[in-house]
Amino acid sequence: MAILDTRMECCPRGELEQLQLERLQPVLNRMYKNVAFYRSLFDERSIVPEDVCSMQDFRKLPFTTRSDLTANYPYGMFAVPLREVVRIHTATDTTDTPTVVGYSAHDLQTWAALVARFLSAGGVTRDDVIQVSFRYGLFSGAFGLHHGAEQIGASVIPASSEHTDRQIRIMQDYRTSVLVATPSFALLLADRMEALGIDPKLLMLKRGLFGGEIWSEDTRRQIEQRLFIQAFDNYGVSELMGPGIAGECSERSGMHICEDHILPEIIDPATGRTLAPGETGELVLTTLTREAFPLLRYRTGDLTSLNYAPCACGRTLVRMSRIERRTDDIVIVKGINIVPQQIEKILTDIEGIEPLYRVIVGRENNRDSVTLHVAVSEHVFFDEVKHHAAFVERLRSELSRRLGLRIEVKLMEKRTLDRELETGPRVLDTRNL
Ligand code: DLL
Repeated sequence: MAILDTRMECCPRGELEQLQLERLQPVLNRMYKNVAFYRSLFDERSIVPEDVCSMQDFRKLPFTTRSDLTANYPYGMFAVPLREVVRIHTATDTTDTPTVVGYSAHDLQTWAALVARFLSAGGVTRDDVIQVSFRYGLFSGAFGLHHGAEQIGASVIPASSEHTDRQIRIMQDYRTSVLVATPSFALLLADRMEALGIDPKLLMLKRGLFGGEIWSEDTRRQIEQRLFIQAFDNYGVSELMGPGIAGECSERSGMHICEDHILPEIIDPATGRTLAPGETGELVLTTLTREAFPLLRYRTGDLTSLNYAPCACGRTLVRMSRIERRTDDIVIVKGINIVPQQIEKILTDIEGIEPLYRVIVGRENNRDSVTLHVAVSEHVFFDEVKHHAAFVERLRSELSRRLGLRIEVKLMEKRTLDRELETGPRVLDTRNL
């Protein structure tokens, strides 16, 4: 039986907005009292949490950014003592200083309930066998989905990052009915099944809940046609908790945001001005119930719009549209967020390299690849073939080691790369997602 928390998910908007304001006060107080970073933000503006009595007051509060989190690495943003933190995850980005996110016991319960919500909205029930094909580890994705699925009572298979053949074998033998993964991994599985001559119609697979990276309606169609399933989109951000922020219902026309726990806003990324419903801008999120890691007006860097119209499913929770791009040049490859500044940092550590580079992301046979065009000094570029190859290899292994992702390297003359950068962006994503 699907779980629908009608009290919250179908709450009349007036009541919901009242609840949000009521929840805001204690969270602002907790930030002010327990997080030095927030206390000084408030003090600099001579604001105390009690001054925030309406949404208009709230919108005057400052934003929190990813760099604020890294500046307070590792525990500076925690609002409870470490002894009350029962889980620690980090964001998937490739920076040397990751964002460290703590969860209290209560935060974990909320997280599981919110994941259960969107799984349920996507039709998952206790009769399902659900294969979680996200990597278990510091990354929050797999754990969030795992506990949410358990809360529904589904049979959970923590397939993690097993290679495609093992994943397919698990699907066949354990009669998986729901796949949870990135959309690109679903396409890889479809390719592999085709290569192995496995007919997906003979599997028990009925639906897939996909998220963690940008994908399109076209990709949805491909996945559905090739795996014979219904595919649902869900959205999450590690800093906010991971998956569980929003997910599609049976209508599949936008992802319902769990507004009773997370307050969404859309702003103009250039000016910070709040935009009207329906306008596309940067999604900004505030946690309303997080104990260990509350965030105030966190800039996600994701471009979307909000639709407050009632949904045919009966939920009143606002729907966010599919994310089509980001405001920054972070690219997500195989669920890993690549921050170009980090590539730059690695390059500056290596002798013989100009601080000039270009990142090209491509997709061939549904496999994503990252190639780095790097400008090298003349003596490296015109060096003997064997030295040239050794240099490429050294660079490739250093980048792969520090980014946790395979990166191809192409050495270039400075003026050629200069020309490329004059006409094209630093990060070129050719995947047509
Ligand atoms: O990707 C959390 C997650 C795990 C969500 C599993 C869904 C399923 P991060 O690694 O911090 O967290 O990456 C967050 O991924 O800011 C978006 O740019 C992108 N993203 C996440 N979900 C979607 C989606 C997890 N459904 C970043 N569509 C976000 C488009 C998405 N982009």
